[in-house]
Formats: sequence, C-alpha cells, structure tokens
Amino acid sequence: MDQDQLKKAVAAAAIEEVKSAILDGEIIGIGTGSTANQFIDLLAPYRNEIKGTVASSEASAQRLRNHGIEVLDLNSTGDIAVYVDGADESNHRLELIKGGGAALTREKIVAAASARFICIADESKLVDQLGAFPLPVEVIPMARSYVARELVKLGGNPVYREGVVTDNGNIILDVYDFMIATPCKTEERINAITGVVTNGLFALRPADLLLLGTPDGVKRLT
Ligand code: ABF
Repeated sequence: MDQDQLKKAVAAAAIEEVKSAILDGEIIGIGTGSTANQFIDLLAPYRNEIKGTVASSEASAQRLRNHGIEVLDLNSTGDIAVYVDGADESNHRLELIKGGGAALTREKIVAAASARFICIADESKLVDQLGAFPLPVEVIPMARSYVARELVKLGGNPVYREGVVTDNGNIILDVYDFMIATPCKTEERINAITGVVTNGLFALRPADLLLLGTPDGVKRLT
C-alpha cells in the first residue's frame, strides 16, 4: 500500500470511530492536511446525518462546505464530542508535532475543546522521540526576530517559513535540530515566550487514540 492508501485506510477507520457520535447528533471537530482531507471526503455520504462540524482551518471549512456539510462557529457549539486530525509526528505516548500545514493554532483550540481527540496518520509519522520534523511555532509578525532569538537560546535553529501567513494573520517559524526529550516541558517553555501564539507540540493535550496506517492494517494505539 502506498502512503495515500494508508491515509485512506486510517480515514475510513476514523469514520467507524465517529459514526455513533454522528448518529447521536454530536458536533464533530475536523482537522487539516491530506489525511484529514481523506476523512472529510468520507464524511460526505453522512451530510444529512451530521448536525454540524467545527473546522481547524479555512481550507477544511471550504472542503466541508463543498460536500454540503454544515460548518459551525466554535463559539456557538460549546464543547465538542470528538476531533479527528492528522499529525506530522507522534511518539508512543501520543504526544504530537503538528503544524506542517500552518493550521496549528485552530487545531490546538479545537483539540482543547474536544472530549476525544483521534489522530489519524500513516506509519511514517510514528517516532520514538519527537523533533526530527521541524517544530512549527506560530508567532505575531512583529515578534519574529525576538522569538527566533529566544528559540535559539532553547537550543533550536528557527527558520522563517517564507510566504506563509496563517488563517489568523501570523507567521510561522520552523524550529530545526530540536530533539525533544521532554515534550510537555518544552511545550510550556515555548508557550512562555512573549510573541508566541501557539507551538506545534500537542503534549499537554495529546491525542486519545492514534489510528496508524500500516501495510498490515490499521493499528489502534492509546
Ligand atoms: C495537520 O495534519 C497538521 O498539523 C499536520 O501538519 C498535518 C499532517 O498532514 P498530512 O496528513 O497531510 O500528513 O493537522
């Protein structure tokens, strides 16, 4: 199976995980990225059963609307039953690096507001230690250089993601050479840097279930 087929397989497994929530009229949180897009496309046949969704990016919101699926404002939905999203890396404690798609802030908000976070990924995303993937950090534009200097002090090598403005009007620094031995502590330390909006470590609020696509089938990690 190629990577696309693995992504489709985990998306299909996620549909099975959320079917009862859909039929119970729950609001579904929707992630961003190519794996999340597979999930969105598989939701289409349920458009009339789905009470509503909350999207983690304008791109996902548009894709949902194109399928005739209702997209709601988180301010009007209250807490969400289940959130389905991809990741760039996951360790075995389901602590994640996210943000390769520059949607990390809204992804983290929706994950925080969700009772259950299901991560869907192909097996290439499972690592022993987070950090081979450069850690995305969303930053207020005027603070870019200051935050970059502070990230260097933490041992990282921040690189400005040229030409990218997030849905929230901010910029992204991708932090290279950052082997992350203590994800929760690192997440807290980066959060404390003035000018940082969000960092792509989802460790303080990890996934609750990882559906991992492998050639031997979809594995469930909790
Ligand atoms: C999104 O999923 C991003 O946080 C992350 O970068 C992306 C993974 O993308 P893909 O599913 O295309 O590998 O949530």
